[in-house]
Amino acid sequence: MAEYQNIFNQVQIHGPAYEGVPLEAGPWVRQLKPRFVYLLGKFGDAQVGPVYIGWFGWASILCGIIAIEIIGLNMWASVNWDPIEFIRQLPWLALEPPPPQYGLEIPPLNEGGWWLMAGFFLTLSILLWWVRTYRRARMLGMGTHVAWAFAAAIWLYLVLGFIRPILMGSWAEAVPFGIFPHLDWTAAFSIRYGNLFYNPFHALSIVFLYGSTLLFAMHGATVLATAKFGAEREVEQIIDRGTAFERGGLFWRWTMGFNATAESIHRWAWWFAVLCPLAGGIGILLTGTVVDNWYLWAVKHGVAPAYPAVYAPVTDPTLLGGPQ
Ligand code: 07D
Ligand code: 07D
Repeated sequence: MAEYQNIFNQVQIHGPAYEGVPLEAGPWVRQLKPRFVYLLGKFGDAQVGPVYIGWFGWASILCGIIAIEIIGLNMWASVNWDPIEFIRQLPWLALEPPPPQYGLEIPPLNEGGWWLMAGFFLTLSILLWWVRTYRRARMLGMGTHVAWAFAAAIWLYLVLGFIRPILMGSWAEAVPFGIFPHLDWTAAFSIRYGNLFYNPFHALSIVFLYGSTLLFAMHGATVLATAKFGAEREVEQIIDRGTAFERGGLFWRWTMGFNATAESIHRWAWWFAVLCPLAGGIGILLTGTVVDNWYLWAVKHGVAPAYPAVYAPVTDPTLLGGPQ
């Protein structure tokens, strides 16, 4: 069976369905009788269920549904409740934040009020889901690494839609809901602040983003390549001779002279993933609050060359008094 492993197939082995450790006494039980689904076993574990939803789970799902409902109905209203147009134009539809004249006030529903409400429920839903990842890990006697990694993503999300708009004094600074509209916002943000490529925290965030994919590829590939020696039993194999992980370590030492260990590679992976939105959030927080134009900032600090003297000096366009 082990010899049958290659790059493409996944071996499906399972014992009897397992419910997990007993649950503490409380109003909730685990739902969904465990079942085995062959097709799901192609991607992950064939056993589906049980699932523990609990107070935080239900509250999160409820808030998530309210947020999606508000976003969806607003988008649908924007095409005059035409179901065909709603589906056809969905990627381009938006629920926009309030216009700048409202600052941080609560605007009328049709001028960003719905956006504020949807944002409130989406944020509540995400935070409640975070509590759930923390509490379920604790219940299992696990560390809370997943929860803290999720918190790093939530940090960037909160910077984009909540913390930075508050510092700038306007909800109009925040991201709209919508598939292409949020990309337009991203591009416009970069241009408005003088090209985000010159923001060093954007660069760092990219390093960690690319680094995460590289590390994930190296680690995933190494474990799969040594699976026939039992590589999934990772940690105790760091020191055992002849094991999958000793071979994996040898492979990297032979190819590049140095290797991570079965434990440290997961710390590398965790930090790279977490630092991507963490550094990104710092970069976004500084934009418009501390630095108004990253290109001019880079010229000032000798990172980017100034335009040659044949042109008039570059001024921050936002200081020219035109429409902002
Ligand atoms: C694969 C895990 C599963 C998650 C998925 C996303 C929704 C939205 C909403 C119909 C890797 C689920 C999507 C719930 C449905 C409506 C109205 C994660 C995986 C499959 N973006 N972004 C996407 C979000 C920001 C940017 C796709 C969310 C910033 C660029 C998807 C947020 C900026 C590109 C999406 C968020 C930014 C995308 C695929 C929140 C700067 C793309 C995401 C809450 C960081 C790509 C059309 C994915 C694309 C894309 C969702 C924030 C830039 C719709 C939920 C404001 C440049 N973003 N994004 O696979 O194809 O993530 O866009 O902050 O090119 Mg985005
Ligand atoms: C968005 C964290 C929030 C998500 C959460 C998830 C749900 C869904 C779903 C049940 C992703 C909530 C989930 C609600 C539930 C289901 C199914 C994480 C998020 C909490 N950039 N750029 C980045 C590159 C340019 C711009 C980061 C590359 C241009 C802006 C990343 C390039 C301009 C922002 C990155 C490039 C520009 C970014 C995002 C190349 C546009 C940000 C990291 C090669 C013209 C964000 C500091 C991340 C940031 C960001 C990559 C180019 C604008 C590393 C590779 C110059 C405005 N860019 N970018 O983890 O942090 O996102 O910047 O050109 O805000 Mg960029």
